[in-house]
Amino acid sequence: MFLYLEDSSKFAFSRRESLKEFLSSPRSGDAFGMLGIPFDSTATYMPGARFGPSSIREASYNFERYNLTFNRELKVPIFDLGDVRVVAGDFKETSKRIIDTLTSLLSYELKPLILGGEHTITYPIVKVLQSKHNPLIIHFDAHMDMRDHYDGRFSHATVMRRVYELEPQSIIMVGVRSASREEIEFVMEHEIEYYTSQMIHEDIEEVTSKLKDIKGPVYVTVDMDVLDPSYAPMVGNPTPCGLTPFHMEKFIEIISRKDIIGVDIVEVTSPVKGDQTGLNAAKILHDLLSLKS
Ligand SMILES: [Mn+2]
Repeated sequence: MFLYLEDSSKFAFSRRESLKEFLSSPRSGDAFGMLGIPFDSTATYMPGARFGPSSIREASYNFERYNLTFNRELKVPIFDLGDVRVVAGDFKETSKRIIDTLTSLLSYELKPLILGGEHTITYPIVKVLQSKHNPLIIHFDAHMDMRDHYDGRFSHATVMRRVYELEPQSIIMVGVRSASREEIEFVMEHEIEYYTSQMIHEDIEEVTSKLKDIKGPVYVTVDMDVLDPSYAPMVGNPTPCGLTPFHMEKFIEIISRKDIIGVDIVEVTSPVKGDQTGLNAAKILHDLLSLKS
């Protein structure tokens, strides 16, 4: 049972049949369960991540079921299960609820697609998945989020340090262009691979060949500030000189061929309809789901 879900409008391509019926009939291939986690408490610059799930869902209605870029029809089963009821200001309690809900979702053999919410929520998600798999984590972000402390141990700026401590197979950072000296030293010392936005603009081959070589289970976390603020202005920490949606298309095309065990898209802060941040977030999911069809 999904204990902490609230009804809300669904992602455009969510199946309308009952989940119970779907689960009781024979099936093959991937099926996805979508959850919104509108946690929005540790933002230091632009708040509003609580609007992320509704922004992405609303924007999803702008896309066709047919994906012209990849010549694919979006057919993969996806069930939008609503939002986890988060507790503003209480990450500990929110984490418990995330873990509880995600555990239920996994027991139905649905792959999680998570709509944030601030980036901090990636920690409890990976914690659950780490106990079943040992994923490689692909981290799209303008920032490393590798600080040991930032207004406490758990925040949007420390989340990947906490994830690193869970000892996943490895972490690959893509699109980075901002870090503290402490973070870069930590990353160098622990040989965590990263590809800056500048490197990718100059030569995308280096990172694409790296991604092509990945084997085993993969978890993907997308902080929407990985895109340039011209494409994704409504994020917690907009950072200039970022990636373009064309870069993300190329990356998603490669990643879709991997054994994806879960995806989160976080840090969308837009409270308005038609904002390009929500649209670009929905496009990433639309591309991934079309390619998985
Ligand atoms: Mn970031």
